[in-house]
Amino acid sequence: MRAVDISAVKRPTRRRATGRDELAWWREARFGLFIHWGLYAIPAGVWRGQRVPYIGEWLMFREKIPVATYAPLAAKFHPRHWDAAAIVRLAREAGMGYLVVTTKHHDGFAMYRSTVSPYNVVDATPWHHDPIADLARECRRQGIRLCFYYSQDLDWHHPDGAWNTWDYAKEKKNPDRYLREKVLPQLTELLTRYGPVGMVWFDTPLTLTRDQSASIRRHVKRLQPHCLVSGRIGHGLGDYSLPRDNFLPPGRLEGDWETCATLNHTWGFKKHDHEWKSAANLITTLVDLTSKGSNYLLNIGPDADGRVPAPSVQRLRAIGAWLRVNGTAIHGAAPSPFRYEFPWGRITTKGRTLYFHFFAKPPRLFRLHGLKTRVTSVAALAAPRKKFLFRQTTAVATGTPILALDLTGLRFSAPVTVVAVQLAGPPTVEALTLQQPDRAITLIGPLARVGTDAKAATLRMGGNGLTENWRTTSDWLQWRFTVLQPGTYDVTVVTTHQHLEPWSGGHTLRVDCADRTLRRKTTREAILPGLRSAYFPQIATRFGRLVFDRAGTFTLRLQATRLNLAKKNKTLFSDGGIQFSEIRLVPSR
Ligand code: FHN
Repeated sequence: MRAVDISAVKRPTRRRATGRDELAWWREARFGLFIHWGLYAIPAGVWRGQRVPYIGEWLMFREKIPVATYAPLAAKFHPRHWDAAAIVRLAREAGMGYLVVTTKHHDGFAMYRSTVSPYNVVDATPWHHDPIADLARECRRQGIRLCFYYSQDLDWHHPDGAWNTWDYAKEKKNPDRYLREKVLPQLTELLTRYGPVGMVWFDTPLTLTRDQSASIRRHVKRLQPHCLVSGRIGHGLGDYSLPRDNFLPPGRLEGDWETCATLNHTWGFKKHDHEWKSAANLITTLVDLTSKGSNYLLNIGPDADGRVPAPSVQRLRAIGAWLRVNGTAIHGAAPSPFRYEFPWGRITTKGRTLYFHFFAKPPRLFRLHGLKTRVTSVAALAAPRKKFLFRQTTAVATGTPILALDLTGLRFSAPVTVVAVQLAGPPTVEALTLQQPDRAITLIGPLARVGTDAKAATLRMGGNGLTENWRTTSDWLQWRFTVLQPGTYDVTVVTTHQHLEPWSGGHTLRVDCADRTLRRKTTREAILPGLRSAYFPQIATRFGRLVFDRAGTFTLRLQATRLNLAKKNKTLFSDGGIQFSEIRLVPSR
């Protein structure tokens, strides 16, 4: 079978109005700890002496291990180094506000004391101990919200659970019986025995009907009305949305989102996965996601002895050290008022304060285009007493507001230095994409107008900021944007794909702008550097040049003239069409 990433939510969550703001604590936290721990930590990615590719907790599925062979792993589970207090302390030290632990993953094994099924950590292991009870106690004691991961659809142990077809014939499966016999009663246990639960983090809604997802949601809310339900309950019925695993959106997202991500490449412990992301990468990612309106749920996978891998501990502590200085720009922060990213860093907001997060030492005279609100003072978060000079002017040709900061004496501290910009009122900015001082212009999908030459467009912008269902040559994307510096610009179209799935390329696209038409086939000319490319390679195709003969507002339209809709590009989660990310306009040399 082709490796697929099974993290997609087919439909983004619709926000519903409730009397009280159930998401307030979750928005305040912005950063949470994910814990994947289960029997899969014993083989740790190795089966019958062979390294098994893909994520560790999928080993049973990858190797099609019969239940009769996999279940006896439980007899070996006796984690001598399990220390719930230390793990919760680690989450606190990292500056996290909540913790989501796997109570039952796809292998069907309950990591808590369950009377519904003897296949659980207390009854089936020599340890006879409930680690979820430990975590519940420690979360209460240390002030971290306790949340439960629960695999509501895939279950490779229960005969009626989804996707174990090597032990149990698909035709004989009765999914309703699985829900009735296992999912709902186990949720009752989880939501009645451990005190208040912040959220049930459901996952991989691959076979559930809308009614089934709805009945699970109702069940949770009946037992704990304030408990949140993750977007992966399916059918848009969650309290917030999730993009795919490790996905970083091209621009600001609308609504409430959470990206869950790994520290190396696996969720459940794998002894051979040593590709740890650097602390700088993780801090930058936290900033990036906060600026785009997404929480960051970052995973650890304890080993079979209960130990958290040392590289995970080091990295979480490094993030915590950064947050102790800069946390006010993250915790409870709202996204950037600008919907696109900047090459120099990101912006987060709190009330009348904008936080400029610099990813490298900024020039002494730093400029930003498009902020309309009056600035009242500017200081670094790390040294708030020193105030920097600033000036606000207007570009004559376009009326664009320009903010200039004199950052003389700013001490840059890697990886991200934060400068707080106080405003006289709530931030307002130019709505159109604007050329910034680096002179590049990036047109992202979420800022495009979707149009069509036919009656109705089938193309739409997915909630995650990538295009969906681009299946006809009648549909197009169109932007209006402001150029400040006339000149010749190189045009690059960037498309993407989940790195384990096929890239849908070879489409002929046409760019119309400034009295020119450029036409090219999307080919893989380069992968753009940057955080986003790690799991979703940003594939660049050069489209030629445009000339802007004046400063002002222009329109650019992108349309396909020939689509290459190959069947092989369709996966469980991709319709096989173009996953458009952005167009970059960069001054020609
Ligand atoms: O299949 C699971 C995977 O094992 C892991 O739990 C991740 C975490 O988001 N969720 C599913 C894949 O997206």
